[in-house]
This record gives sequence, structure tokens and C-alpha cells, in this order.
Amino acid sequence: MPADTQEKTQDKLDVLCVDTLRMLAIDQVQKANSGHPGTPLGAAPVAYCIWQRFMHFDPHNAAWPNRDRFVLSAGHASALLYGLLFLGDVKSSQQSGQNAGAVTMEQLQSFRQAGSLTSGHPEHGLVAGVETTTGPLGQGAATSVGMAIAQAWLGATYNRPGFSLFDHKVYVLASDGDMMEGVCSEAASLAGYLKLSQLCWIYDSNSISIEGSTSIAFTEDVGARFESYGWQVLRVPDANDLDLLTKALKTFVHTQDKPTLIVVTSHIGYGSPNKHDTKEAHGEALGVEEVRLTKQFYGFDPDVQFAMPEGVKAHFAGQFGLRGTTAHEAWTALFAAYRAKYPPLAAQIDQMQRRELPANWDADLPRFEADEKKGIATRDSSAKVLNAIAARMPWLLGGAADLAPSTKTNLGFDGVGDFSAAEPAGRNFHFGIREHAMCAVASGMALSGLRPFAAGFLIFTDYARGSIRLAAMMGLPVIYVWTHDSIAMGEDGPTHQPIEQLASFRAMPGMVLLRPADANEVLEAWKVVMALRDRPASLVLSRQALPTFDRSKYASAAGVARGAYVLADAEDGRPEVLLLGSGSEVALCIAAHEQLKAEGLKSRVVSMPSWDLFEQQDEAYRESVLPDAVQARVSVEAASGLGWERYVGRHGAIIAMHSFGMSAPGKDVQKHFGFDVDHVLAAARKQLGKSQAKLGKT
Ligand SMILES: Cc1ncc(C[n+]2csc(CCOP(=O)(O)OP(=O)(O)O)c2C)c(N)n1
Repeated sequence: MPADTQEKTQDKLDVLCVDTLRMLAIDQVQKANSGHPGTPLGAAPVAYCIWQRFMHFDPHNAAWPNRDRFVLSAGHASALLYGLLFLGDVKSSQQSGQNAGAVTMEQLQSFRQAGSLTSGHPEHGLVAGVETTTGPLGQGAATSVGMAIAQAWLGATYNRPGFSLFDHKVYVLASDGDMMEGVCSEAASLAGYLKLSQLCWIYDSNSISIEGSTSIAFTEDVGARFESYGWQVLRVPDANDLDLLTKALKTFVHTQDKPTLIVVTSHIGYGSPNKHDTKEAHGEALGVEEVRLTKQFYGFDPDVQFAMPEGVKAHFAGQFGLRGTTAHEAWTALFAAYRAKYPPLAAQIDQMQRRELPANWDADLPRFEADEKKGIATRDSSAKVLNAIAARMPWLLGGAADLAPSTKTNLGFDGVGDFSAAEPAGRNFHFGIREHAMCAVASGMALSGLRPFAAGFLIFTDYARGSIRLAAMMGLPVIYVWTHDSIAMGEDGPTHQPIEQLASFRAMPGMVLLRPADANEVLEAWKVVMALRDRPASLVLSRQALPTFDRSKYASAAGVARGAYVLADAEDGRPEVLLLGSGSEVALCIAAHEQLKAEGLKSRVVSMPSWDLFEQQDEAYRESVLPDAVQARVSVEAASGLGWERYVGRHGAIIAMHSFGMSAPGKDVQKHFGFDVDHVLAAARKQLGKSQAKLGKT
């Protein structure tokens, strides 16, 4: 049959495949008695059409770099994605260094159960073919913009005449909830501006969410909004019409100057006689009787669960599978020829896919001489280190949410431009004032093998937390550069002064938080960060200058790699009081230490840039830094004190923030809240007094 005729025919087999997907989804949800059957019932034809007729995805290699991406942004409809992966026979794969498993019939039958791969919402790294973790609405779609950016950058950087190595598409299935989320609007606005023509969002518009009709809260013209963002907007009035869907997707494929939104009108719970178009279809099992009725509607045997009709898998293999394996084979041959012609470029592609660093990435790292008077802001020393590394690592790239001049994250060496539609090989990104989308985009870039950095003020991480949290969950080595790290940022006042943000990042599993105390700690922190392969890092940096410690007098900053280290000690190595701090407050500890020393008192300064790395050290090392025998302890950090009791103990002193900050010059704010040497000294003396009293020394 000629291709066109084939597409025009709503082949019985196509319908059977779509309905099998539907039945597998409602059976998964019913067996688990938990999950979301409505959207799989309504949107199955859309997903089917993309997979069967358009996707280039090799089921034998879910990590092939030029595969088309499919993102289920409506992650609650996970039963649909698991059905697709099962019918598409997507094999297990190494993704993000994890062994991502394959969805088998057993997995479908243990949907949402302990130990299964088919968790409530799709988790990247757990299941092969799940391109990004979704569930929090908006995240998948926003992340897809990063994937499309990565495609554009990789293509512009590595494609050569006759070698179209990176030309893949990014498909997203999004829901009403996605369209309501701010992060989607931010990301779509950016995607439109950047004219990301390989990006296609399919909006499953069923007008139902948890509380009922979306009209109770959402009546805007989404298409018009996207048109104003610069997207092409297509409409398919009936989700069951594979021909119309195919036509719209073809239009997307041939569009080269803008991203595409296809608004598809669908019916939640389609085919369920009593739940069709109702909120009840959204998020609970249909019920045994309704499942039977739904199966009857589709002509399936109501007594059979997890039916696998004859020919369905073979049909997937003949279209989705064959197209993918053929494309991958052709790409592999192309890449072999490319490797022969452009060995260094091919080596870069290999390295980035393996999350390795290029040889000599650290050959030009700056050195920072002692400068205890004037010093340098850690954001400035970080800028020097970042530029030195980026100049040797082409796929280290990123930007800020309109704060590059403040975060000092601009790449400034020769030949590095700004990323734009006209210059897609640029490496400086202007994310605009869109922190949340910036972080989702950074995740999408990392998921495509790039090493992105995203920068902003530490305070605005609150805006971006949803995406940062998912990056941590996925184990993505995104580098976050957060500056203006404390009340010391000064005049902008309490709205801009972070208090609880350090504690919240320390509480986030997987996140490596580093708050270096001086330029050499910054250098060491970057070394730690660059070595990470499966964790994100937050570099927390100061706006104000900090002294660069004289390392001939104090310990080497190499201790940063262990999270905490003894920076200055009592001469005999037997301190009576420990002064603990991070970032800018370490200088206060050092000043206090020198004063105590002059008075004949024995103190130790422990610089603690990363609690998390410190916790990973063995007991012997931790004891060597914080000996149990010394209970007189003072911690100094210009942030919430939450958690410092872990290190100073119940009787230690915690110099911390107990309120929001205030607007005044930074030094005045620090003094006002007790971040000065006198206060540290007073606390240290009090601690010494208490411990001596305890020892009966009086
Ligand atoms: C950020 C976020 N907020 C809230 C939820 C909880 N939630 C899950 S599904 C849903 C309703 C989604 O409705 P819609 O997107 O229209 O999906 P459909 O009803 O079509 O399945 C909500 C509020 C969520 N997953 N993510």
C-alpha cells in the first residue's frame, strides 16, 4: 500500500493497537487500585500516532544520542507510557549511569507496587525510555525545551556537511494542568523566542482536571497564547482521528522556523460509559464493573485482564521498532565515518555522552595568591575558574536568569558567543527572568549529555525549586551557581537576603552544596563539582570580597573535597574550642582564632563548605576534624541555624539568623545581626568558660 493511502486508512490494526494501549492502562490502574485511567483512555491515539508513525527511537538502545525524545509531561498518565514501552519492546539500557529496566508484562502487572519499575509517575533512570522524570505538572514540558536547545546546540556544533549527526525531534504530551503551570509558560516563551523548530508539544485538551471542568479556573485561549510566544499552533478537533493527527505532526516535521503546539481535543475516560468526560475518570481506578463495561465498548473480552491481542506487538515492531533500528543503524554508520574524518569531535561526543571530562580540562586553572586585606568575592574567583574550565570543555555551557553580570557567569573567552536562533552554537545563555524554566531547561540539557550551569541569586532558588528537586532526583550533574549568598549582600534588603535556603538545599537528597570561604576554596569546589557525574551541585558564592587566606599559614584548601577540614589549629593540635563556619563567616572565625591565640587560648577553625561531603567521610576523619573530646563549639553562619546543632551539640553556640534580614550596607547588616568578630569571640569565651567549669577548672 502506498504510504499516503496507508496513513489515510484507520487501519483496523491501528485501532486495535490503540485500544490495547487503553486496556493495558485501565488494567494496570485497576489492579493497583490506584492511578489515572482517564488520560490514557483519551490520549492513547495521540501517543500511538507519534510513536508508530513518527518517532525515531531504537527500542534496543534507549540511550542512542540522536533518538527522538518523547516526554510524557502529564506524568500521572504513566500507565500509558508503560504500555507504549511494553508494546514497543523497549529494552533495558544504561541511562544516566543507572541500569534502566524494561517494562515487561510482569512490570505492568505490578504498577505502583514496591520494587516495581512502573512507579506512580515515570522515573528517569529507572525505566529505559523514560526521558525525564515527570509528575509535578509543567516540569516535563519545561524540561523538553532544554532537550530541544541541546539538539540545536549539538547540531550547530558537531554537524558537518553530509553529517547530520544531531537532528532529532522532541515530542511532548502535555495536559491542561501543564498548560496552567507557570513553568510551562516561562519555558514556552523561551522556546518561541529561540525558534526551537524541533520541538512539538501536543496539548491533550480534555477540559477536565481534579476538581472538575477546567472552566472553573482556566478559560484562556491557549493557542492564542502560544501564537504570541511565536509558536506555530495547529488544532486537531478529535483525538481519535489518526489521519488528522498524522497531518498535524507532518506539518510539524516540515516546519523549520518555530516550535509547534498541536491542540488536540480529547475526552477524558473515552469509552468508559459512566466516566467519560468526568473528573472521576481522572485519578482513580474505574472500578471492576466499569472496566468490564469499557472493555465491552472497545470489543475486548471483559473477563480478560492485560489482553495482548494477536498482531499488536508485531505491528509495533514493524513500524516503531523497524523505523528506530533502521535509523539507529544508519546513524551508527554515519558516526563511524564522522569519527574517521573528525576524530577530535567524535571523541568529544563520546566523552560527553559518558559524562567524562576532556583531558587537561584543568590545565589552565587560576592560582589565587594570599590577599588577606582586600581579597576577592567568591563570585569573582568563580568566574575565573569557570572560564578557565569552559575554555577547555566545549560542552560546559549555560547562563543566568538575567543576572550574568551579577553572578559573573558570562563566558568571556574568544570564540564563545551567545546562544540564539541565529547562533545556536553559542554557549552563553540568556534565560531571561525565568528561574524555574532555566532550571528545567538545564535539566533537559543535562539529559542530552551537555554539562550545563544555571545561575541566579540564592534567594530566587525558591522560584526554581521544583526543577532543582527533580534534577537531584534524576541524579543530573547540573551545576548551579548561586550568588548573593547571605544578608551581606546588603542594601537590597530582606527580600533578597537568603535565610533558609542553605538549610533547604542541605535537606535535599543528592544535592551537593558548597559554600566556599575564599578564592582557593572556590577553586577546589569547582574541582569537586567537575568530578560529579550523577549529582547536581550548588555553588553558593558571595557578592562581597572575602580575604584570600594565606595558605602557608593555614591549611591547604584541598580539604574542601572532604566537605570540612581544619583550616587553622591550636599550635599543639589540641584545641579547647572549635569555631565552625562556612563561606564568608570563616573569615570571622579566623579573626577570632587569631585573637584567642594572642590571649593564649587554643582554638581550631573548621571550614565547612559542604556538610554533605563531610558526612560521606569515614568516622576517623570526622573525629579528627571535630574531636568528641572538645565540646566547646561555636558555629557561625549568616543563615538559618537549622542543623548546626548536629555539629556543635546541644550545648554549643550557634550564631545564625533568627529573622529575615534588613536593608542597609552589607557590613552594617552583618554587624546588626551579630556577624562580627566580637560576637564570635564572646561566644567562644562563653563556651570555654562553660567547658572549664565542667572540668572543674573555673
Ligand atoms: C505541580 C503539580 N500540582 C498538582 C499536581 C496534582 N495533580 C495531579 S493531576 C492533576 C490534575 C491534572 O489535570 P490535567 O492536567 O487536566 O490532567 P487530566 O485530567 O487530563 O489527566 C493535579 C492537580 C501535580 N501533579 N503537579
